[in-house]
Amino acid sequence: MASGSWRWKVAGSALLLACAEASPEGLTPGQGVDAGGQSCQDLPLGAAGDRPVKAGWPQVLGTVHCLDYDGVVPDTTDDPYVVTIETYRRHLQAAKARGFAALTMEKALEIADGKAPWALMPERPLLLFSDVTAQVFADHAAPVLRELGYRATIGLETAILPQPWAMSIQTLKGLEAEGFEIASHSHSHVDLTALSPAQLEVEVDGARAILQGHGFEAKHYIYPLGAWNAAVVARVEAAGHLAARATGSPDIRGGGFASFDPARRFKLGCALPVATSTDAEVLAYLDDRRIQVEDAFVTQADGGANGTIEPANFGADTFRSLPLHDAGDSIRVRFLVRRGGTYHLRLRVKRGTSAAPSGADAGYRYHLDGAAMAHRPRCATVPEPSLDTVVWGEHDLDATDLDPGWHELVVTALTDWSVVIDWLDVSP
Ligand SMILES: [Ca+2]
Ligand SMILES: [Ca+2]
Repeated sequence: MASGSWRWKVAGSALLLACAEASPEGLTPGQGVDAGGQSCQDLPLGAAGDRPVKAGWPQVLGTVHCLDYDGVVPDTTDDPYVVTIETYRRHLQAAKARGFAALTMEKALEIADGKAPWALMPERPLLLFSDVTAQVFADHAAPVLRELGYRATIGLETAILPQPWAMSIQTLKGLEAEGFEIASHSHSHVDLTALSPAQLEVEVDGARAILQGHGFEAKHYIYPLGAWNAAVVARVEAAGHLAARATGSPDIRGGGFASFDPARRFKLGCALPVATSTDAEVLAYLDDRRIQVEDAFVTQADGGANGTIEPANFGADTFRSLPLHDAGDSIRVRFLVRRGGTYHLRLRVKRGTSAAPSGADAGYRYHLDGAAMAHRPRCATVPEPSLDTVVWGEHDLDATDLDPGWHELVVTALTDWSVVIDWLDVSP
């Protein structure tokens, strides 16, 4: 996984809210009033659903929800990455109740790339994965998916295939015929970023050749441990894969979303529910309609000596964001508007430090589809206690009419060490 070079850390989860603009008297921590006079609640780090979900939110498709399960078993085990059937069913029933339609990576990308009609893209697409080669998938996970009318992409480790406890080729062919996708999950599930070029070829090209020898196309790759770097991506692409998937963090609290931006095809994110994940965390993830910029960005310009643009983690993976360290650093985020109309764009950003709570506001420049957009700040939240007190808040862009189709927001840093973006919200 690309490791952050960011030096700021959030030491605690308690928050103190400070409204720098239009701030009335008598505010207590956790409450405020934003510039529009609306109640401005504290934004919990990493948690979703800070505002009620508007009925119209599926009108915009930004980052795509994705759930990956490492294992589903009948009873509890000591494996922290395995969940029980009951948990699995409960999570996916919650997704179904929210209107999510699950589809494989293959189907989703076919639609995203115009090889299948957009009308086939669900209002709320959910990419589902299982990184399990063992028969336990066919015995326990697949029946739950059939109950719900869901299909998943199965990541296979080819070194396991000869084992008596692995799914047989016949079983896998049957799943494929049902609409499950067979993808490569390496040969022996090692950290690809630690391998020599020759070893990497075994884990990438070699695994694909084995799957193809069994008659599977193996179009897509799933990084073991979610770990990748530039050399790994280059090898996975050179081996003929069309896309690859990572994870957001070691558990679902770190989020993890996929993106249909073609430039992110080998960096698809995904969330990972594990044994310790609570239902509340899974529901918060499912209800997060915002575009998590760290999972959607594409670098436009990255110069300077302060650091390269890559996601940063806060507080034990509960909260991920994207710092642009150098003046001139620039990223884009694409989103699809399905129905034309007037939309409001809002971003959660770093607004300054405790010493200068709105000092970073002037460091941001926004362009929407090439046109400069003014921004207005909203409430700020101050992580507290903290070694380096970053003040978070929001920027509202002017309401704008958007036609159906893809749109692109570009964020550029005008000053050093000022710009950090958490998420983008696009709402009617
Ligand atoms: Ca830079
Ligand atoms: Ca984020």
